[in-house]
Amino acid sequence: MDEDEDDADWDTSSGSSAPASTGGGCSDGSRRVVLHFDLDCFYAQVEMVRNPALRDVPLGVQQKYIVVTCNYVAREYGVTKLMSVTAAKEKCPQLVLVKGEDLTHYRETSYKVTELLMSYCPLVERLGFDENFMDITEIVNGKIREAPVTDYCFSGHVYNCQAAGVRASEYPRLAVGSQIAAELRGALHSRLGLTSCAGIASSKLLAKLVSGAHKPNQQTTLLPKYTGDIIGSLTGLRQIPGIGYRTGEKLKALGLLAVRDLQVFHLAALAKEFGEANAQRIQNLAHGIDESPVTPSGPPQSLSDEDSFKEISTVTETVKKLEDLLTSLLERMHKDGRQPSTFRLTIRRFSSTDRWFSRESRQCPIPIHIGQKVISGSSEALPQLVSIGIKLFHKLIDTSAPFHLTLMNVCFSNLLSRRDTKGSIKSFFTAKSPSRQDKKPEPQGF
Ligand code: TTP
Ligand code: MG
Repeated sequence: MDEDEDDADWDTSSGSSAPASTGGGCSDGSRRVVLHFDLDCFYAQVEMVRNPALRDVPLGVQQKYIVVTCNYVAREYGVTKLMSVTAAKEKCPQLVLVKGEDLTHYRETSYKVTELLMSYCPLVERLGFDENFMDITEIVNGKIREAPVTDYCFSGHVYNCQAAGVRASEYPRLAVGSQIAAELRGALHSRLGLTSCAGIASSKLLAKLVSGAHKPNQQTTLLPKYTGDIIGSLTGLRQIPGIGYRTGEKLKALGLLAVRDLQVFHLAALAKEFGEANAQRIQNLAHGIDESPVTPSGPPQSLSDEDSFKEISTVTETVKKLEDLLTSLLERMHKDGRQPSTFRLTIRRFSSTDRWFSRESRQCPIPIHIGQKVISGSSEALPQLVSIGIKLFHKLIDTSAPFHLTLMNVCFSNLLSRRDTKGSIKSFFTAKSPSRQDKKPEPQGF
């Protein structure tokens, strides 16, 4: 997976730090209407769309020795995400495996999904490859203002309730939100052939939490009065979206493991570790309160590609790997149309003790004439960038001594748009022609 895509926590820090009311001034108790979409068994679905013969067989997507995801047929046999290939084959000997190391099709489909959602409402924030938040408050308010109806009903499930038994007229905005979510899931299916789950709630936190309540291919609305129930159903702090690995570790060091622990922990003590605003934000999350806005993702600010491997220990192998990675990255950069002005090389040295955190990087500016060759698609760009990459490599590694690399990542950043060209940044999410639609960049910061 690309370096920019490995942190699945979104930034909840830009919202108000003051405790938010879940009531907040609207008759149905939801100030905002936020949707969260999560595609079902994403990589496996992309493979099934590409090859419909895979649809009804147990299918796993393999990266190295791991099944990163599998379709729901395979899940019935007990195959799970991130299972080793050996264990998966034990569970399901007839499991069909496809290689999933090349992310091109997943990335392209991912952006088609975001683009389709954005064609309905521009307030769409990507989270990873297969999740999107959408703030439809204004659309819902507009619908209710323009055509007030009395016979509201929910589409899909309502958390903790029998949907048919809920008085939807008490929650008109969430009910309309659920109708819109159903419409959009229908569009994703009819236009892209993809099934998804959706959550409908008053914040990103709650929409994400509730969207997985019924899987696959279903949707669930959370009524404000059940916020405590859904938060109470979490079995650990790391299950709270927005509390990532590092925050989780710090909380653990403070002796906090359960959601309840965090809810009742003294705020001043929490502030000593996280700072006041952050402490309040984290404690709010534990109470189901999240004011962070849906922030439109826009195009990514960097494009990168990477590969991990057992061992690279010679300069010749290093050059070959650089060439491979840069070839595919240059192709994407060319399609993107923006001119890269910084090149970063990241490597990971083998370490028996520090397996995950030993990445090291060096970066340098890309000379303008080379950047121009990248956007023009000139074949001269590759050798010139390989040469820059090797210089960075020598800054990282003393090749007079033995070395052992297990990962390499190449990244272009400071991408300059050329508004007067066909590949303008402006056309990213607005291009109508199918030939542009599948030329999408990757997300930023995921
Ligand atoms: P998920 O949304 O976690 O999983 P999923 O969409 O496959 O399945 P679900 O129906 O439960 O939502 O992840 C999205 C994709 O990201 C997944 O298809 C494969 C990829 N992925 C990784 O590459 N590494 C990982 O560790 C995980 C969890 C997923
Ligand atoms: Mg998914």
